[in-house]
Amino acid sequence: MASDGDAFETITVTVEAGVAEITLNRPDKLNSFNTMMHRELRAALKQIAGDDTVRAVTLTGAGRGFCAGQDLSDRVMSGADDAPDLGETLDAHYNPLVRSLRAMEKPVIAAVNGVAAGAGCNIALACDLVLAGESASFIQAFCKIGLIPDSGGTWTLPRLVGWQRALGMAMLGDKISSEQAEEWGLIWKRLPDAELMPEARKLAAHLATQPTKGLALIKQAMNASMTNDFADQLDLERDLQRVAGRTADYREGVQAFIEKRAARFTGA
Ligand code: LHQ
Repeated sequence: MASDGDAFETITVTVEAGVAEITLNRPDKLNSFNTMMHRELRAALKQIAGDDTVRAVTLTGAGRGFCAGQDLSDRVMSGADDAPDLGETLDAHYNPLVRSLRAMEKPVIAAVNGVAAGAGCNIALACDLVLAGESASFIQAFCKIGLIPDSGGTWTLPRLVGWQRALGMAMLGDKISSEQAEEWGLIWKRLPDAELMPEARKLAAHLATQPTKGLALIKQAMNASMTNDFADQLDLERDLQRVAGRTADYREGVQAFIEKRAARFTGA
């Protein structure tokens, strides 16, 4: 995939040394989603998913925010009779987006550089590892406008932070600081703002040198564990370990261990 930050209007995408970095780029609107940003992000993720040379992905936001969810200026209703079908918006845009993040067969890091509100929060939480700058915050803003957490929020939140905190976040819509988010296990790690992108890049660069197929299988197993019972999960681990054991990277990992050298994983 070409490294070209100029091909899109509402996002930028760069590819370097096996890492794709996507930046949501509507900073004057706190990177909230309009239809074009959905289309462009979908196209970028599709390209990245199909490119075996890309072995890790980072998603971040331009300016002072990560993403404020849906662009509400697109959603102003003209009269009392307007009854929009928001389910259609979810079917067309948000659900395919979070599905593609969960299904991506490579690690996806969210580098949350500022406020992550509404769908913006849940899109970050749909990534595999969430890093946040200390000035970042997480808001389930939906309840303030009469909506429910979408983009997987009602599924992800109770699993990440437990029932009470999930309901508190969803029903009150309070701003959760990055400190609180780290303490609750909503995110992987909180970093000083100036270190967020350097650390996210370091982490992505590391992941891009790891056994990509194995990481994808880990992700698949973890995803399935959310709905499987223990017996089914053991069966799935057996099946996926069988696949992992047939990768070149497993062979290389064992060989490198025996030879007491660093492994050179190719992602195959
Ligand atoms: C925005 C937005 C925004 C447009 C800031 N839209 N301009 C799915 C299905 C279909 C429809 C509905 O939605 C969904 C999913 C959802 O995501 S629903 C939830 C939508 N998001 C929200 O309700 C969050 C709205 N934003 C806010 O509450 C605040 O902006 C937060 C708390 C995120 C940040 O507050 P501040 O740091 O005080 O910034 P600000 O409010 O001053 O915003 C800066 C600018 O960004 C401002 O524009 P302006 O021209 O006045 O400088 C805002 O209007 C604009 N902006 N969010 N979602």
